[in-house]
Amino acid sequence: MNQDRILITGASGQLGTVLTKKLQEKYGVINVIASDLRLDSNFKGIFETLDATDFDAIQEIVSKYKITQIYHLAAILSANGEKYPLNTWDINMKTFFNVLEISRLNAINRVFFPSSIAVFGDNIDRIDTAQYSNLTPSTVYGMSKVTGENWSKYYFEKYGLDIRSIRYPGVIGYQSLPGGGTTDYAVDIFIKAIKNENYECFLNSSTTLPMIYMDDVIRATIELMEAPKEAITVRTSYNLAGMSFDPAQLTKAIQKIYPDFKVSYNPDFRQKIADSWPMSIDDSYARKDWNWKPKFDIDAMTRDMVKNLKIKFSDKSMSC
Ligand code: VAH
Repeated sequence: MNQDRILITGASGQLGTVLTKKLQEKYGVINVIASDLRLDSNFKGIFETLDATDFDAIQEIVSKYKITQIYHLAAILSANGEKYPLNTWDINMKTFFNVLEISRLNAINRVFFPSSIAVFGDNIDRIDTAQYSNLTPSTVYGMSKVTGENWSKYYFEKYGLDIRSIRYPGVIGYQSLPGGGTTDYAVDIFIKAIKNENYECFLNSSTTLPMIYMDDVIRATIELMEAPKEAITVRTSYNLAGMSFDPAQLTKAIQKIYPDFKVSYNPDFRQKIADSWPMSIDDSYARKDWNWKPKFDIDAMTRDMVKNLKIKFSDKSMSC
């Protein structure tokens, strides 16, 4: 059978909802199996309720649908992950090892594992952080991603499992509400602007972080997964850059559309996490190996976010 059949874990999440649609367009709705703990009410396609900590449950789905590719998106993100550290480690690692082993045992021909700029911590150049930098993350989420990167490389070298990964910057999109990330101010702020409300930012105004627009994230993910195997020289995870900005710069970009929009600043525990991350990323390996190039800058992203959020709010389907 030459038709790829794709399983996505965490398909109801911020990234999963968008990636699932894109993969359905590419491979056909009947060849994409979305899975998560809970079904997103707007979802259309094949959905399986799945707790990815359950090895047998994943195996059952892989056998039932003769899965050939797995996108493993299920994980607890940085900020939420700090509330119950040991639980975050258990969930993020158990689900990851389940996917690794099932992929090995079922000869899955390609696996995607999202890493994050959260793998970086102390003792790095925070400007243009290099692909091969010190990895001493300050969050359990970041530690789980570093561990995942090393196990990915191990399974590639020991078993030949073609698992590929990207260190996502902060992902910004209008399609669904974010879930517990430190960079999520950059989504919340747009929802307040659309509602003509002021926004209280949980990071200070000068906190520069690497960010990327959802359209670029999806394109990068698919471009990496479609790259010829021999082009992939990084088997931990690729640095990826979209743009870098701080809350004050994002506020200015929004004020070009909403001149009266106001933001106040009240940093919380997420400030310390953000201060441990890079301010900008060197993604030269992604550019060299599989021709990565971002398309969205802060103004193009802002225009697209506002345009689409206005549509979502006008049809009143978005519960915010
Ligand atoms: C988070 N949005 O904030 C995620 C991402 C780089 C940040 O990993 O946890």
